[in-house]
Amino acid sequence: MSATAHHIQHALLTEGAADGEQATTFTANDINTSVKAVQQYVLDWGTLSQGGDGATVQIDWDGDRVFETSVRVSDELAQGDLDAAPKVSGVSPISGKQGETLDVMITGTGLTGTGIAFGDGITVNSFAVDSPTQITASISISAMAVPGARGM
Ligand SMILES: [Ca+2]
Repeated sequence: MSATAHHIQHALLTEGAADGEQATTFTANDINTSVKAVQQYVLDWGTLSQGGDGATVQIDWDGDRVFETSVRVSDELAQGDLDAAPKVSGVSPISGKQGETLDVMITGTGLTGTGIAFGDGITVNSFAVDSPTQITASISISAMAVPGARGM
């Protein structure tokens, strides 16, 4: 499932359980972003029920429908999880052509480079974490890539 909101004071989502089984829950408490920000939660109940990081929380800070922050957590989300999450503030160059391989510079905060992705049709060949505020990556854009905005 997914849901969007600007501020969550307390949310408790529960996946119904069969008789005799314990229900799986996901809790979010006092999560603040900005008025323009959109939060999206995608919950993998199967992973959550086994104690894994089955909740993917994405935040589009400026409302342009490109998510700058993506963090995976287990059954409880706190503000600290988001504060510590990598946040992308810029990608340069901002566009490329189909069939092109190019180097892009990603800037932001808390960048750890555990993994980066640009979405369908774009392959990340390699990347280097220059600092917590900068990553350079070599990417190839498939000739079949559908033109449009890409989240990370
Ligand atoms: Ca955005």
